[in-house]
Amino acid sequence: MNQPVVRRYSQNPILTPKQVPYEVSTVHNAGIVKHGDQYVMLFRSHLHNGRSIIGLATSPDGYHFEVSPEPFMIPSSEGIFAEYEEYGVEDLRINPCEGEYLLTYSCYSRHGVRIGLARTKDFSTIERIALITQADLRNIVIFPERINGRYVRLDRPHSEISSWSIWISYSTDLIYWGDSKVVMKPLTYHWDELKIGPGAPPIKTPKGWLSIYHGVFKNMSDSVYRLGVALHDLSDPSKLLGVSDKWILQPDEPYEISGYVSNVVFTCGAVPEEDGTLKIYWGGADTVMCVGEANIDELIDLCLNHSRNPM
Ligand code: M1P
Repeated sequence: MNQPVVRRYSQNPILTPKQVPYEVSTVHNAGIVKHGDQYVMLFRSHLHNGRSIIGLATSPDGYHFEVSPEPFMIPSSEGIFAEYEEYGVEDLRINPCEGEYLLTYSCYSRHGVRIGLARTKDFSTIERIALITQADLRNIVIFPERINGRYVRLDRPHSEISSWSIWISYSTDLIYWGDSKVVMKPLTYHWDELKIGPGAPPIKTPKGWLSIYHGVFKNMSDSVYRLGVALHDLSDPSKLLGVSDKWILQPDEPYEISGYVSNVVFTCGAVPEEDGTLKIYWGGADTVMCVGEANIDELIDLCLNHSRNPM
C-alpha cells in the first residue's frame, strides 16, 4: 500500500478541551508558527454558549503544548471591532510577514462574517489594525512578503451564484485590498466539489508558493472536509502551477470522524522544517487539534505531476 502523504503523529490529538484551564467545548483550527525556539499556536475554542474565542499554547517541539491561563483574543469591546466581533472570533491564521506576524481572523456579528487584521511581534501584545473585508468572507491567508511591491492574499468570498472558490487580492497598505480575481474553483464530481478555501498561509519553496487548502464534498447525509495542496507561481501567484488531483488528508481517525462537527479535517497553519518536512496542523471534527508531517518535495510533485485543472 502507498504511504499516506500526511503521516499522522502517533499521539494525536495533541490538544483537547481538557487541557484548557478555562471552560471550553472545543479546541481547533489553530494558526501556528515557530517563533524563536517555541512553536506558538493560536487555537479556536467554542465557549459553552456556542461563540468562539482564541487561546494561546506553546511547545518546545511542536507536539507537546501548554495552554496559557487566559485567552489570547476575545471579542473586542472597543470601537468598530466591538460591533463586528459581537458573536465571536474564529479560525485565526498567523501570517509571518516581513518581521512581524499578521493575524487574520473571522469576526462574527449580526451583520455576517468578515475578516479582522491584527498584528503582533511577540504574542504578548496585539494591535487590531482594521476590518479588511465586507461580509461575507471567512478565510484569508497573507503571503509572507510583498510581491512586485504589493501585499498579496488568498481569500474566499461567499456566493449564491457560484461555488465558493479561492480568489487573490492585492494591497499596498494591508488595509485597502483590490484587483481581485478568482484563481481556483471546486471541481464538479471531485472530492472538493462543494467549496474550497485557503487553509495555511502560503509557504515559499524554490518551485513556487505551496498552499494547503480545504475542500468539501457533500454526500447524501453529510459534508466531508479534506485537505488538498496547490502550487502558485513565485512572481505571479495568481498563476497556478498545479493543483493536486488527490486530497492529502481526509477524516479517518475517530477524533476526526466524530465530534462537534463530524468528518472534518481543517487547517489554519503549517510549519516548514529544515529537514524538508512540513508539519501540518489541523482541527479534527472541530473538536481537537492534530498534527502530521508531509514531505515538501512530495507535495510539490503532487501539484506538478498529478494535477487537476485549477478552474
Ligand atoms: O465545520 C467545518 C468548518 O466549517 C466552516 O468552513 P468553511 O469556511 O469552508 O465553510 C468553518 O466554520 C470552519 O471553522 C469549520 O471548521
